[in-house]
Amino acid sequence: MKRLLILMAASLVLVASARPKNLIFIMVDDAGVGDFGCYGGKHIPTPNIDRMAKEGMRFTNAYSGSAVCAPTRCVLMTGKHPGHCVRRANQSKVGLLPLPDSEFTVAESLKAAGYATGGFGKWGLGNPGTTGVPEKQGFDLFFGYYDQVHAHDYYPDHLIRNSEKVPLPGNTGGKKETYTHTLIADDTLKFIREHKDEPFFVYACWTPPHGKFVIPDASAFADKPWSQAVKNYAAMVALMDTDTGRVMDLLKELGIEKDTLVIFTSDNGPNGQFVKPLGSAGGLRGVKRHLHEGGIRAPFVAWWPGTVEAGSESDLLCGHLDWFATCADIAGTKPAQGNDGISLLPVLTGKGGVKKRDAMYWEIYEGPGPFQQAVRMGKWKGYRLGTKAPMELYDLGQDPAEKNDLSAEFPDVVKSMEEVMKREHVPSKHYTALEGPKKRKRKK
Ligand SMILES: [Ca+2]
Repeated sequence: MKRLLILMAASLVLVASARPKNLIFIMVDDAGVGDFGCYGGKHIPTPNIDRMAKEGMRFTNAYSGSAVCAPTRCVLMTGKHPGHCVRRANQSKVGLLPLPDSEFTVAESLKAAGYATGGFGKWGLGNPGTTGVPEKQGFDLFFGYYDQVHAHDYYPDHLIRNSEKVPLPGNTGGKKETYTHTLIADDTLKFIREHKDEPFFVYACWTPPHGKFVIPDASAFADKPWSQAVKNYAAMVALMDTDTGRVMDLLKELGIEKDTLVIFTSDNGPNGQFVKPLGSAGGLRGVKRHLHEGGIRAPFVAWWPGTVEAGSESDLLCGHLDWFATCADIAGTKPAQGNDGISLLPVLTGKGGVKKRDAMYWEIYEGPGPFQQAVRMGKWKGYRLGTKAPMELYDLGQDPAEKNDLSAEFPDVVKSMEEVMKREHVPSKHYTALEGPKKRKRKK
């Protein structure tokens, strides 16, 4: 009833002004920035995402919320950076850490503003029975995987819809008849179709090319001199491209493409095994789990025909962290307290001043280290393996692959980086921030 009243009120406003804009966030899993043609990828055809960039805006300094699945999703949903968001690694001292009730998500914000909210793919912020389930965090509907390990399997015997098991009889007794992403993509499109007449938020957190590298058909890459896993991975990236194209085509078919902002991105950097054959890390240093650029630099393409200038580019320091603030700006709501994001709306529209940040901060409790911190300030990148560990400093303008440590030459910049790391890191009872090695590791 409350929802109906909000919608009625919203529709009265609609008479006088343009309809509230729809918001679609497509985030694939573990694809590297170098997997996509519009970011220099050469091995996997991605014509739809390339078209998206050609008709929209390509961000060249965009970052993932984190270097692995769960904290990235936490940053995206809460707009808080990994120095103080709840989930700062896939695991914690208490295992899987669900989002608590007290967290206010972008979906909750949009739902309160009268949006229909649907998520499709991998949630990873709370299993059934916890406070973190998507339907308690602002989603009317969530279909796919709640548990990250469950999401490794493309032929499980069930998926989950709003905490209820959805049996997949085609995958029982060793059968592999139902590739889950097909169902998830179809449901994503169905939701868009069903809600075309009201404002909607679609969170397409699709699982390929992550997990087991399996796909029903990788024949397009059969002739390539790659292992079967690499061929399958390439086919999974290509499938993400095809399905992103299906979303754009559906919006056009429904005549709502000018009322819809679509973002395409990936949740973190690629797995190491795809760097050599496919260039998945785009020539950057590091892979998934690393806070070097290869672990966190993200493809980030915005498509909004009639609003975002076709073929435009932005080098703004931004990323997943900014999704909540951007949605709030577009929907006329406010992000929660403690939000670190900036609205990308002025960049997207080319109207109004863009608020530039002085720094972006990450920390993660896994990967090499196993505690890492990183800061990006202008052209500079700082990286260290603990709160007392020596800072590595790179000039990404000259050295995008972080090969040449300039920390000895620029002590003032190092000092600023240390200050940002100290300022942004908030201790958590669920994670231990290590001091790290006191001495610099010798280069191998
Ligand atoms: Ca991931």
